[in-house]
Amino acid sequence: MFGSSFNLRTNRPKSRASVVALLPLLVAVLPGCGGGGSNGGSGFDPGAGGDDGVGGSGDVPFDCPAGDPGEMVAVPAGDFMMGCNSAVDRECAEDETPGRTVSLSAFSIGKTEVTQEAYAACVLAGACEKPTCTWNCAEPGMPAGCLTRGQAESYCQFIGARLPTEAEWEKAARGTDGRKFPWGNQQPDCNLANFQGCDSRATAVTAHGAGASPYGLLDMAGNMVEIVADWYEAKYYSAAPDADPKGPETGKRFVGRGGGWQSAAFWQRASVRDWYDLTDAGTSFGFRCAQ
Ligand SMILES: [Ca+2]
Repeated sequence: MFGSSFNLRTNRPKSRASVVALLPLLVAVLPGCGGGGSNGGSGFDPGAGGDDGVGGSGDVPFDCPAGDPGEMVAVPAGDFMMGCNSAVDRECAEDETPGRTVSLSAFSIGKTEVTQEAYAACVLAGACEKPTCTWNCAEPGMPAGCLTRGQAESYCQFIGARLPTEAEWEKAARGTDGRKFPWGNQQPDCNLANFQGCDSRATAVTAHGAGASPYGLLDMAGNMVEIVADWYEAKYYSAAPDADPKGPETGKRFVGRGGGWQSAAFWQRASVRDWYDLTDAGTSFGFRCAQ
């Protein structure tokens, strides 16, 4: 659907598409959100990040009912291949290399993206800020968007959890066999994932069971780009520890994982890395928690 290809922040040599030019159109078609899906914070994974021009969270009405946080799935301790697997993937980007074996401690992670109802419980308890756009909560099970990383962290703390590390997210997305996508090496289609050219909006978090990861997680490709805990550093993999890596000590931009509903197939790969600013809060920018 969004075929234009140009860079806003051209610090990385990837082909990328942006929807900035189509922002007015997107605003018109997005249900319930005052902002539109502009480019991602990185300027190339469209729709995830900020630059939405939406008002502050104090400006928007919020009348969503509270729901439960949803299921957490256990991922056992052990090794997995992290980074691009050139044996099955011809689209490796420099920041996904070198691919290597990483060992993680056991953890649990949300089966789905955090829903609007789950986040609403935190807002209604006074522990979370309202999102930066108006949500349409008439349809249950929609993913929470228009949230900054800080807001996502607050929610995870509210349920006794935290944001996943980049390594945890990737293991949860692709399992231990080095596959390209959560479901295997087959290119995405609209049954497997909600990505560019499919629904043109976020879908309910249980809508794409066919694209589940080896651990049964949903939308690890597509729907919402997901906030993770690590700061972004393009060359981090060259120096990262092989056990429980947690990202650089400091940084200005953080990592987003998994493409969103506006992102092309390239961004749905399990190893792809993207970066965002702390103020980014786009309409296809969501998260899940881990513990
Ligand atoms: Ca996702």
